Amino acid sequence: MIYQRLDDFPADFLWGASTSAYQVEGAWDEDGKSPSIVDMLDHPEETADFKVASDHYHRFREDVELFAELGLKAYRFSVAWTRVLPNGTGEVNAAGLAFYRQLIDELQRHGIEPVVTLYHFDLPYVLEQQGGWSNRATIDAFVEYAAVLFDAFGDRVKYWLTINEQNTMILHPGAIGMPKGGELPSKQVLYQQSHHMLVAQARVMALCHQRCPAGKIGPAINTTSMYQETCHPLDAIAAHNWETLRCWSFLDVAVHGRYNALAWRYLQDRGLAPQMEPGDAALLLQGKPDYVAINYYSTATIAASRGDASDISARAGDQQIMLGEPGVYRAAENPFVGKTRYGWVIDPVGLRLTLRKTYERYHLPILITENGIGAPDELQADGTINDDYRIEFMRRHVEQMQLAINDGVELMGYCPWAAIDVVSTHQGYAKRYGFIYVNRGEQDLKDLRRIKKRSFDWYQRLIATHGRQR
Ligand code: BGP
Repeated sequence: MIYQRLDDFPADFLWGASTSAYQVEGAWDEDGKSPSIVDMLDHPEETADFKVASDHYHRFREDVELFAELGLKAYRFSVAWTRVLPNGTGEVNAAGLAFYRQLIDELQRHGIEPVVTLYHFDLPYVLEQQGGWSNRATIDAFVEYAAVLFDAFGDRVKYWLTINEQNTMILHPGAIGMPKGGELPSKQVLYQQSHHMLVAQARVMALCHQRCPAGKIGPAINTTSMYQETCHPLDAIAAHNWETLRCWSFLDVAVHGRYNALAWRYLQDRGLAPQMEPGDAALLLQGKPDYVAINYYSTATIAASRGDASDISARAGDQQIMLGEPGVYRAAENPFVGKTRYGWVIDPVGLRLTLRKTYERYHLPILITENGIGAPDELQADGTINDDYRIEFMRRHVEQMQLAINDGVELMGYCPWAAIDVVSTHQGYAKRYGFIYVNRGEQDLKDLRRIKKRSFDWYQRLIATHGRQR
């Protein structure tokens, strides 16, 4: 603490909450929707799939009522590409657009600002069958899809997000689920896909500015700060290596329109550099985000690589659990932080640090589009859900946000994960995040009733007092 007093949250601060289409909507094949890649994953039998999810597609009015009661100023959700363009490109499905129009109407009727993610992991399967992001044609398809949304909702939606967690899709592809047959693409293929996503993102940001003059758009990356395990200079290099490759390299292209030098050398030296077509460099420069969105859950601790296979951790990795890479970094433990039961580091101070670094690097306003704690919340016999651990987690993170604001960070809002319980990316329904409990099990859909958790009351009070009563 270096201040005499703490500044208030800005008057127009977006107290919000997030979800994504495939994790909350259900109705996976209704009203003309086609399957996306997540609908076609090889799903472990014991965990929930995404077919019904939280049934938000059928219950969104009731859900928005609850969001309004919670006091949300913003709701971040994603549009399912497969509802709007079931063939990936071409014919627009009116019923798909109608769903999002009704959702936006309902939000705005309650004074809730929609924050719309264009693409959150759920590529149309029909495009995947044509090579997915490996195929350059997917760039045009994404631009076409974005244009449909900008034209339909550009007059009403101010905040847009391009691609959710491109870095998770490229660096931790297994975290989004395993394809049937269990084969993940090679690193070379993934980095080529990543390049196509970056070009698509730049074009879509430019298009947003053309078609939605009042619109603001930005990338949403899973960011984290990397600590070095000791003060050994090589630990510092390793931490910098991995922070650059995992986080900054993606945001640098999104914001500056050019590849990060260290990341490019890494790719070249390993034969992973993507093929760039003439004109790509100019296209990347066209994309100018208005703000940067970050999903923050954890920090990681990093040590110097030993240069051999022993760098690679034996434990299973996901988007928050680092695995190590020979010659680059080795994952280490941090004795000063806690962990969730899923092994994700709990580090509120790391959020302040991450916000500082992100702002220093880009000088753009920052929106936190995810932050939260996954836990197997339990419905008690008296009908309550006592998720005090979630309150404690968020209270400490909100405190650090306020400190970051005092540090000079331009923080636009806080949209924790999740507004309501959703299906986890790869750990089913028992891993819950919402302020609102959904009464279902992994397979047993029960009555899908909505029940306010204790954290609902806490967040409601926090919003009502503009962050003062934590
Ligand atoms: C982020 C994803 C979200 C969400 C969250 C929690 O990486 O953007 O879609 O699911 O992580 O992760 P999980 O569901 O794996 O616990």
